[in-house]
Parts: sequence; C-alpha cells; structure tokens
Amino acid sequence: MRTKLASLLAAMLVIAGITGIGTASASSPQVPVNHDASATPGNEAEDAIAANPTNPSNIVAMSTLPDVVSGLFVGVSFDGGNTWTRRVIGTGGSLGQICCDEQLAWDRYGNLWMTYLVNTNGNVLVAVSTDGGLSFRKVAEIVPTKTTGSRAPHGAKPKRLRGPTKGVTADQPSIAVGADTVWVSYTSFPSVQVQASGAPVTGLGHFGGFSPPETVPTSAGRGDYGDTAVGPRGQVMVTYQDQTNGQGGSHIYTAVDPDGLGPAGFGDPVLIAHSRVGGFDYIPAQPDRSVDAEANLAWDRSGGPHNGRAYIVWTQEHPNESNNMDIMLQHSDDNGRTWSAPLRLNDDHTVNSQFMPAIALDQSTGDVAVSWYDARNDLGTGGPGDTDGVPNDDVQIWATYSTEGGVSFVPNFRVSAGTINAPDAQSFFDLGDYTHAAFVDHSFYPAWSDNSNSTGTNPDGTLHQLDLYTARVNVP
Ligand SMILES: [Ca+2]
Ligand SMILES: [Ca+2]
Ligand SMILES: [Ca+2]
Ligand SMILES: [Ca+2]
Repeated sequence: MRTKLASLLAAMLVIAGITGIGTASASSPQVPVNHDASATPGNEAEDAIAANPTNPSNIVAMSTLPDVVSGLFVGVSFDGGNTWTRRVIGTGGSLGQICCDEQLAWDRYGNLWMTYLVNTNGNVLVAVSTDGGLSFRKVAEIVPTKTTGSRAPHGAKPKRLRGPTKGVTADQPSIAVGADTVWVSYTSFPSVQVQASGAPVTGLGHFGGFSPPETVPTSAGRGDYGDTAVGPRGQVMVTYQDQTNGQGGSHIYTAVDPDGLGPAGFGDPVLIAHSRVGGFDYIPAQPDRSVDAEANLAWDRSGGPHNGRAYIVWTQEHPNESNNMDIMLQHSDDNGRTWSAPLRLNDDHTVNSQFMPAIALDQSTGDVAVSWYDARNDLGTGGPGDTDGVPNDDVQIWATYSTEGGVSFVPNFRVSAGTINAPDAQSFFDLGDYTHAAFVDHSFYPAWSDNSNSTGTNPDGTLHQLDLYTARVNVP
C-alpha cells in the first residue's frame, strides 16, 4: 500500500541521497564482509543470532540441522564474526534432543537466553548461557496448557490448568528480554492459541522461575507463527497470524499484557493488517517449505526520542498468488492500540519475492534495522543474481535501517556477497521458516542460510547444502 507516509519516505530518501546521509545507496552498494559461521557439511537452515550487550563483539549464531534427527548448530564469536568456535548441541544429555525452532535473546546483564523444541515431548524449553554462548544449561521446561478457546474476562488472567495435559503440545516458540524480565510465547496445540510465560531477571546467572502460561484471548480464533517483545515498563507484546495453512492470506494481530509479570493478563487482540500470505504460501524461492507472513516485533526501550515505540514487520503478497512478496513495517506509540499505516521497506521495482523479514533494535541508540531474503536480482536472464535461468528463485540478503524512529529508512543495501538457491540445497526444508538478526552498539548482524560459497569455506561447495552466514553492518 502506497500512502502519504510512503510518499514522504520517498522524498526523504531523495534528500538523504543528496546530502550523503546513510552509508549505502542503490548506486554504490557496500557489501559488508560475509562470515561463514558454520562451515559444516549438510544443511544449516532456520537461523537465530544474538549479540552481547555487555561485550558487543561477542555474537552467537545457531541453525536447525534439518538433515539429522536431533542436534543444533552453535557458532560463537568473540571478534565480531571473524573467527568462530563451532559445535553441535542438543543430541541428548541435559539439553535434550533438540529438533528445531531455536531462538535467542541476550539481556543487559549478559545472560544469553535460548528457547527451543525437542523431539521427545511437546514442551517449550529454555536454556541460558552465562559464558558468552560457550555453554548452555536448561533452566525451564514450559508445559503448554489446554485452552478453552473462549475469551478471558477483561483484565483477568485466563483460567489455567495445572500440570501437563495429555495431547497438548507447543510449536513456534519465540523469546524476548526486557530490562528485568525474559518472556517466551508459543502456540499451544490442538487449540492453536498463543500462550506466554515470563521470568524475572536480576543479574548474570540470577533469575526466577517462569510463570504459569497465560493464554492470549484470540477472539479471532487461531494464532500461530508469532513473536514476542518486551516494552520499557515490562509490558509484553505478542503477534500472530490467524491462518495457519493455505496460500490465501491471513490476519495479523498483536496483543499486550500491560504489566508483564503483574496480575493483569493479555488484553484483547488488535487486528493490524490483512496479509495475502497464508500459513504455507509457496513461492519459487521456497518451493518445498513455503513461507508464512512471519510477523516479527521490536520494542524501543532505549530511553531515546522514540522510547516506547513498538515495531512490527510482516510479509505482504501483491496481488495474491503472484509471488510478488514485499516487506511491510508499522509502528505504535500507544502500547499496540493503534498502528501506523504499513510502509513497504523493499525499494526495488521488480515483482519478485521479498520474504522472511527479521527486525532488530539497538537498545543503545533506538535505531531499528530489518533484513530479509530478496529475489530482486533474479529476472531469470542470467547474471550474478540468477544461478539457473529461472526467475524469482534465487535470493540475496538485503537490509535497511532507520535512525528516525521507523518513519524513514536508508535506501536498501545488499548484505550477502553471493546469491543463494534454496532448491539446490535439496532439502524439504529450503531456508527454513525464519531467519533472525541482532543489533547491538551500532552493529547490525543479519543471520541467513547461504549456499553461494562466496566465502570459499562451504565444505559442500557451491550451490549445494547451506551454511549459516552473517555479516557486521555498521550503523553510524
Ligand atoms: Ca498468497
Ligand atoms: Ca516484491
Ligand atoms: Ca533463478
Ligand atoms: Ca553446511
């Protein structure tokens, strides 16, 4: 949707280009040095990344390993991605047999929080690292509860059932930190409703137990593929889409628990957008796995000029079933009650796919950055953006950022040095269901899965199985 806001953005981008504001432009792209975090045989896909606020050169990146039964790839760097300590965790032992859906959040005390799923039950597990990601210990196992599907009384926590409930399982967990809390939200099946659980944090290695799950009153019915964010006063926001299957589209909602660990529960969900991306929407770049709208949140707790502003990114398709997907952003200054008109972030002039947006906010500055997989340079006519003569199936990582509270963004710039072809990974999983990014102390780190072998370090060679890549983007 093109709006007055978008027109204003375009005007401001012209001004930015004339005055030299920003570090990249369409005419002079500065692709940052790419790092192969995994350099491991087989596919690493569906990626998480976090940077340490107490030591910004310390970054940790993770990938699901779709080719094996259990195990999670972990890469740890203490020099901004130049060198990595690599290992596989979660093949058993205290962390369990990790299947997938890992996500990371690093708090201001230096605790690196991780949520994930295991093969052996339907619970949401939480682990923490207090040594920069070199080791993790499991600290919580959140048991999803049965939900009635009815709306909770306003201002009251939904009724909870105690203990494990037969046949109730969780999926799609996400994790976020606030100043003094850590929160996880996930989808509880078979009711397909979003639940959340949080814990207090008081220092490095010092934290309390996770609260019993509270259910988001999903008045629209279902909720899945969500994300979590924590605001400056400890409020908790979740997002989800209501369509879990198909290609027809979905409604995207947010809901807020206004006092976090306090007695109030989640308020009524707010409908923020209608996306034409469904729960399993197939595109040439994800022909086996498909994509969802992949709504993701960030919340400014920086204390800066936009303190308290919440951001959401999600994927639109225009028109439906065209495979022309776009990355949209909205923001809210009133705890998610109202949202700005959607702003299209990708500034290409093609009808190709942009998908799987990742958003991260630098809590030291309030700057917000977004990265995504982008097929803009694959017209099927050869050249560096097209590996196979087929249009719209090869992708690169592109990104942008805003130092203006999300009202204006710098021109899109390319982050991946190479071009990625998910079909060549020969995996049912393609690039996975999501990718993530981290943003700490002026350094933005998108994570992505890459089989371009642009670094020359992929043991499977070029255009075969995927490695986990990142790059440090300096945001002045
Ligand atoms: Ca669609
Ligand atoms: Ca597009
Ligand atoms: Ca192609
Ligand atoms: Ca690999």
